[in-house]
Amino acid sequence: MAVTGKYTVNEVEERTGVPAATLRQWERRYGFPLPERSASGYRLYGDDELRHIVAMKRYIDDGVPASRAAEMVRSEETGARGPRPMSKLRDELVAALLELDEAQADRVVGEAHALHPLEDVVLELFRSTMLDLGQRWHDGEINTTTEHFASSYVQGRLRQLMSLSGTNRHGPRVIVACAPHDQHEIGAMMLAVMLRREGYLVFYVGANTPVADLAAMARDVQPAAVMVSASSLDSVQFLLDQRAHLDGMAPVVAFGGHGFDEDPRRAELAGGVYLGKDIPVALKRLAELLQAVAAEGVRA
Ligand code: B12
Repeated sequence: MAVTGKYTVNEVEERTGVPAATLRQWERRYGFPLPERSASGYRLYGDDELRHIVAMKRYIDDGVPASRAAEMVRSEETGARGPRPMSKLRDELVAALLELDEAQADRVVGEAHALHPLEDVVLELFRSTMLDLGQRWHDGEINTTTEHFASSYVQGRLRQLMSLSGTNRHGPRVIVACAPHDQHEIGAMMLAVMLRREGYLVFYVGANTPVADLAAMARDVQPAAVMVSASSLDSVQFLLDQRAHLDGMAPVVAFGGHGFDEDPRRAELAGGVYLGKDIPVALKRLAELLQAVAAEGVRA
């Protein structure tokens, strides 16, 4: 069979910025990109492989773990026959929100819910849409009204999912809040949706929460965990400044969000734990921590 691959591994590295060693690692671990071999055994990549590598890199840069990114790229490939890929739906949702066209946004989200698992709609579609639109605002490309319109649309959708996920009155209690002066609410809302789906009894507080008030609420509610999102370094600093209130607030005090993702050691300084930026992984760690706390309680 004729070899159709055009690019050597070094050329691919130059075009995509993905080092040759990483390409070989992906090939070993995830079975792709799968280059052809030249007569002398060199890897030769085609245009399709190049496209997959660029897509994989984009997901990883967005914070998606590599194994999940590989699954997403693969499912987008088979997507030509099956559901439309999430990246396409994301582009359409972003376009609809930029046009302030709520009806079109509803159609796109409706299609996503019909064809993809809820977890993917929340953690891929909504997250990447917010990253895209938020970045445009930060870059001065769109004005504040468009950003607010889009944020409020996504928040509305997440709020709806929170209600639809129901309330397990007997589940472990968790308070979810954002750090003082922090208006970045989308990550905290996503966390709340996923916690409810796991059967936790979630008290969702939301943006800009003074730590002293959070402590007062924790005294009333007696939660198993308090989870605080901080998206900026300033928000982390506000938490550090009020660390005294955080101490002993709940058996587990967990931190997350961009401000902690940048340097997870800050969670310890604020008197809590960092559970990672991947929400499913964070929930697994939370369950383990709560189990350990319960075991301690039994032994005590
Ligand atoms: C959208 C956005 C906004 C929107 C927020 C809309 C809203 N209502 O939420 C608006 C336009 C209001 C905004 C304002 C500002 N923003 Co802004 N914003 C963003 C942007 C582009 C995306 C944030 C987002 O929604 N992400 C989507 C969510 C789902 O992802 P996530 O937050 O990363 O969370 C994930 C994980 O961290 C995890 N997670 C989150 N919280 C928690 C908590 C726990 C316990 C756990 C386990 C996990 C977890 O779950 C998510 C899923 O993976 C980021 C850039 C970026 N790359 O993050 C900047 C960013 C966060 N903003 C930034 C800044 C500086 C600001 C402003 C100060 C700008 C200004 N000059 O006014 C203001 C601050 C407003 C305030 N007081 O809070 C900086 C912060 C820099 C820093 N490190 O200090 C960033 C990083 C942009 C940048 N590169 O400079 N912003």
